[in-house]
This record gives sequence, C-alpha cells and structure tokens, in this order.
Amino acid sequence: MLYPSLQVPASGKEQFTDYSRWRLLVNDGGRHTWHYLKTDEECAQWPQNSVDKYWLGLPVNLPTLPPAKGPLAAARNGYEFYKHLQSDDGHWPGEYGGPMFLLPGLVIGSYVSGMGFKEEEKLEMIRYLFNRAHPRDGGWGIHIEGHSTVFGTGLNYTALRILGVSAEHPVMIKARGTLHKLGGATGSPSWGKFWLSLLNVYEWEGNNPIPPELWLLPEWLPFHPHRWWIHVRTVYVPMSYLYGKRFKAEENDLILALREELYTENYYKINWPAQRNNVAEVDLYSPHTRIFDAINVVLGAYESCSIPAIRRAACNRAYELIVLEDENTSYQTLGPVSKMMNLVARAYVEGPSSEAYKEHMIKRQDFMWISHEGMMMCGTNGSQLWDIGFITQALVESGLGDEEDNKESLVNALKWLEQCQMKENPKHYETSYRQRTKGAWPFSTKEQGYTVGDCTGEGLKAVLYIQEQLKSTPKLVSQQSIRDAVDCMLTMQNPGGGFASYELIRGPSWLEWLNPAEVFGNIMIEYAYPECTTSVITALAIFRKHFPDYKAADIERTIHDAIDFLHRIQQPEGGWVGSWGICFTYATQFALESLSLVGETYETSEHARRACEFLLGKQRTDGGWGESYKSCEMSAWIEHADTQIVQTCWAAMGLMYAKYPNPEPVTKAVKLVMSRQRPDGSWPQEAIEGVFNKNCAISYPNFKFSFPIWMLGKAEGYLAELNKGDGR
Ligand code: LAN
Repeated sequence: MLYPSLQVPASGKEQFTDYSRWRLLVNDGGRHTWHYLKTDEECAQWPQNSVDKYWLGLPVNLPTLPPAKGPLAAARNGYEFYKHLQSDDGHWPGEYGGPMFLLPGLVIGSYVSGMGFKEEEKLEMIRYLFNRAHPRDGGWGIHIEGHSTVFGTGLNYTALRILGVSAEHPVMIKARGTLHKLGGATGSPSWGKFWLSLLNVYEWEGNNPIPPELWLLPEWLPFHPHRWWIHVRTVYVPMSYLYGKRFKAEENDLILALREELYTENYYKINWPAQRNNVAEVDLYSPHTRIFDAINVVLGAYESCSIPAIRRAACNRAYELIVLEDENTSYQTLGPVSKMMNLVARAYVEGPSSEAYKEHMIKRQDFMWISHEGMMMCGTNGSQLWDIGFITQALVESGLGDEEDNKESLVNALKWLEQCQMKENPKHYETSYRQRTKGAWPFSTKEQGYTVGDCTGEGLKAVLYIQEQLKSTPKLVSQQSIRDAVDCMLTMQNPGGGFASYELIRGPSWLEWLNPAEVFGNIMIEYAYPECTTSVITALAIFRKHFPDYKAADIERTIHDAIDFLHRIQQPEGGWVGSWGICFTYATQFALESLSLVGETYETSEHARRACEFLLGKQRTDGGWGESYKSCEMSAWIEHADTQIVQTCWAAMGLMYAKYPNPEPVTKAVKLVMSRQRPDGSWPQEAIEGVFNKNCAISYPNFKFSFPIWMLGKAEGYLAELNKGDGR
C-alpha cells in the first residue's frame, strides 16, 4: 500500500525523523531538493553544511563576532553570518512557505495519481501540519498566521488522513471539532471543493461549472481565458480539464471514512447543487457578484445538455495546453497549484509508466522544503532570483562588496545571475499564450522560466551593480544580454505607465466580477502594481547611467510615464499600497527609491515629502515600524503588535532614498535593528513578510538578512553625511 496508516507522536514538538540526516541538494541552476540519508556512511560522505543546519533549525555554531560599533560594522557582521548560507553555486537557498492550502494539493494530487512519498517525507509533512495547527482551536487557516477556515482545516485534515494519521489521534479530534463548528466541508470555497471532488469526498454537482469550452471561444473576446492573470488561467487549464472529465478517485475505505468525518450531516443526504455557492463566512474574502451567480445558473443548465463532441474537443484543447506548459517549464509549471493539477491530468491520461509521470514526480520534489517544524509545500520552486537580487545590491550599496573578503562570494553570485537569465523565448510561445522571455529573469530558476517584470528589473540591477559599479569584477553578462533585459522590460509597460507582474494587462477590469475563488482578491487580470513599476524604473535609471546611448528616448519616455503612474497612485496619506510585501512600508520604500533616481527627494518633491511624512507618522517610540499582514487585506495601515526588523529597514531606507534631512528617525531605526542582532551576526525570524492576492501571506525569510545589511550599510554613509553637514 502506498499510504499505510502511521503511528505518530502526540505532538509535532517531538522528533519524527532524525534531523542530522537531512541534506539540501542544490543543482541544475538552483534546484532545491531535500534528501534523507539512511546510513551513517552516506552521512559521513555527505556531511551536513551550514545551509542545511540553518534551514533545519539546528545550531550552526558560527563564532561570536566582535560587537559592532556602528551600522556598517553591524552590516558586516550580518554578512559574515549570511555568507555561510550561500550555496556553492552562488545563490542563497531558502524556505518559501506561508500558504496553507498548498500541501493538501501535493498530498491529494499525489494520492489520486497513485504517487507515493518516502516514509520520512510523510512523517515530516504530518509534523509540519501538527506544528502549524492553530494553537487555540487546532484548525488551519489560509496561511500560517491566519485564523482557522474551512478551506485550511478541511483540506489539511484530509491531507493528514491520507498521510496515515488515524481519525482518533488527538490532533485530528481537535481539528475535526473545529471543522464541524465552522459548518463542515460543505462550506469549502471553490478551490477546496475542487480538491475534495478529485478525491471523491465531495460531489461534482456541488461545484459551480468549470467548463473547458471557454478555450474554444475566439481569442478576441474580452473574457477569453488567455486574457486572465497568468496564475488563474494556468490553474484553470487543468481544472477545466479534470472537471470536464469529472475525474474522481476510486472509492476505498479511507474515502468512505472521510465522507463521514468531514461533514456535519449524512454525506449521502446532502443536497449537492445547493452547496455550489455555500462558502463559510470565515473563508469569504471576495463574495460572488450577482452577475457571476447568474452566469453559473446558465452554465449549470448547459452542463446538463453539453454536446459530447464539443466537450471532447474542449478537453483536448485544455490537455494540449497542459502538455505545452509542462514542456515549457520542464515540469516545474508556473506554480504549485497548477503543478499538482497538471500532474493529476497527466497521470490520468498517460499513466504511471509514462515519461510525463516520471518527470512530474521528479520535479514535485522541488516544492517540498523541510524546516525546523517539518516539511511544507512552497509557494514556488523557490525564491532564488528574488533573494540573490536583493543581497547583491545590498552588498554593493553598502560598500561591503568592495571588501576583499566578500569578492569571491559576489563573483559567485554574478555567475549564478548570469546563468539564470533567459536567453531565448519559450519553446512553445504564442501557442501557449506566453509573454516574451528573451532577456528576462524569473522569480526562481531559469528552468521554471517565466518572465517577471520586477524580477527582470532586480536581476538587471544586481548585474549592473556588480559588474559596473565595483572595480575588478569580471563582466560575465554580455552587453547584448543586458540590452535584451532592457528590451524585454520596454515591452511590458501598460498604457497608464505602470508595470504588472508577468505580462501586459490583457483583459478588462470587469473580469474581476467573475472571480470564482472566494478566498482571493484581484486575481482575474494583471494589474499595474507600484512595486513592479518601481523595479523597472530603477533598473532603467541605473542602466542609462552606464549606457546612456542605448534607446535613450524610449527609456526616457518609459521612466517618465512610470513615474507619472507612481505619482497618480500615491495614497492621500502619502504612502503606496503594497501587493506583494507587507505592505505600505514595502511599496513606499521602492517608490522613494524610484523617485530619488529621477531627482525627486524630500527637498525637491512634494511626493517624496508626503511619503516621508507618512512614514514618520508611523514610526514607534522604539524606533521601529510594524504593520500587520491585515494591512494588505484592508488596503489600510494596520499596526502589528510588535515592530518588525524588515519593515523598519524598508521605512528607514525610504527615508534615506529621499535624503530626509533630519538624521534622528534613521538613527533610532539603526539602533533598533542593531539591538536585535545576535552575537553571531544573524537576526531572528519575526512575522511573515510577504503577501499575494490580497489575502494570503507568504514567507520571505531571507529578507531578514538582505534588508538589514542593506539598510545598515546605507545608513553609515547617510548619517555621516548629515552629521558632517551639521558641523558635528
Ligand atoms: C509571487 C512571488 C513573487 C512575486 C513578486 C516578484 C514579489 C511580485 O513583485 C510579482 C508577483 C510574484 C512573481 C508572485 C505572484 C504570485 C505567486 C507566484 C507569488 C506570490 C508566490 C506564490 C504565488 C502563487 C500565485 C501561489 C499559488 C496560488 C495561486 C492562487 C495559484
């Protein structure tokens, strides 16, 4: 049996596997996979290094450093530690957890495809879910810091049962109690209903229609799915296929048991069609619009009389798109949800001995990450490019990059950046509705291979900083490749001047009325985001300093329109709303960086001044800033209970970019960040840093190194300058 029942300890605090046996393998352009060594000989041959130990939460035992006297010395100590977390290939691996609806997709998707896990992986996934159960009610939310929801609790409970935990385990009894209190799994949001239906513990009649026929409609239609935000359409492809086929796992004892455990009523008496719009109150972020409900009534009627030949053609088209996506990304796919749905579809059609099945199984590993709490499923196959982009810029801007001790590490980082840039367009390009990739950098690895506008910006900036601003670094990225990155970004500006995440905005904003995923906001189309715009502005501004002759007029126009966009979307209070980091401090620091590069600072620009006043109004008496992930849900500043190192760095950097003339706020921020630094140079993990789709937080644990190092390094020069001006 692939999934036998398992005896597990009562709590995730206990040991489930031997942590001294886990190793992170980094290969093929930054792929991350964790391996459990079975024998002592293997362990001796492949010793655990600092990267493994740090991420497993084992003592790294790095030496205590001389106490820092000033900010630059503190930044140097920070990097002295962080250097040990750089892997041999030049990048900084890291955990990318946070969302709590991904691991169930991994487990359910694998289970219905007959794909097993290693025993130690199962044990650690169980331990992770035990550790991440809500301390009060034992349920799970949409992300690690969220309140318990039906989505999180229903799916994670199911995952634990599949992994082999008995329904009578105390953790399960508590979680089931919470699920039932919330009304049971009937009230799952649509994505929950979908996973449960694949598992055959929710009836397909309880789902709103997900017709694959939309793929057959003419592409000029404003609602054709190729115009949707890339993540939604890439998930919709396999969803519509599996819905079209009404895929469901074969009944077995576990499935029969889950039908009893997940619901407060008799499964066989549930009125399924009445559940389509039943979504628990605690889960709701974007309630359905009336129009969407009306469309579903019509589509529901169509389901009862759909024409088999058309359904077949539609499923064939969806399947074709699944295959193109798998081939474009070497089976990584765009993200973790589509990954598992594509896997189910390929397993269903091509079977367990097919190439596709094997490849999917190999790359499934890239999303599985083990931390001190157990094994999770990551938001992507890593955040490799994103993390290397920030730390390398931090090193150069702080001056640490010029120090002899750091040269080798920076050159290794440059090598990694070079190999990560995409040199070609996708294998299947227009046929799979893709954006240009030539010249772009992705968020994670080249193999995943999706252009992200701001990742291209940060990647290019990192390369320019290392190659052009430091003496004696080799020029590994050719001028042609640098120009390709610029060309790529120039194709991505939207008519309003702003930049979106992966593509140009392709669809009308009213498509948001048709958002079927009740748990996320602003997902149906691309939007122009301040952060995505600022990365492009800063990259282009730095590029033209070094290469003033290349497409100068285009670049000038692009920057001008983008700055105009930033001015327009500045909030009346002076900040910018972040969509990918929490929240105002994140977007505002990037905005101030951009403004500074076109000469707009506190003294010269009304926009920069208002932004500084906004930030200053939020600084607390301890010198820090702290906002909750709830700021992103509400698009309004919501204080966190505690000040946060990372947000304090963002805010202080914003003030420094704006050349805020009074040194006091930054001095206080520096003191706070230094006071939280440990004797070995590291900083502790605090609250979650990132967000997506308004409602789901996501972890960027490497930020607690890159931003303090960056801020402290920058503060040294800024404070010296101001204090000199003061005659002090
Ligand atoms: C990310 C992570 C990075 C992020 C930034 C580069 C920071 C941003 O500026 C642009 C958007 C992007 C690339 C982004 C988009 C959405 C992602 C991929 C994620 C937040 C990581 C996980 C998330 C993905 C959608 C999670 C799966 C969930 C679905 C709703 C499909």
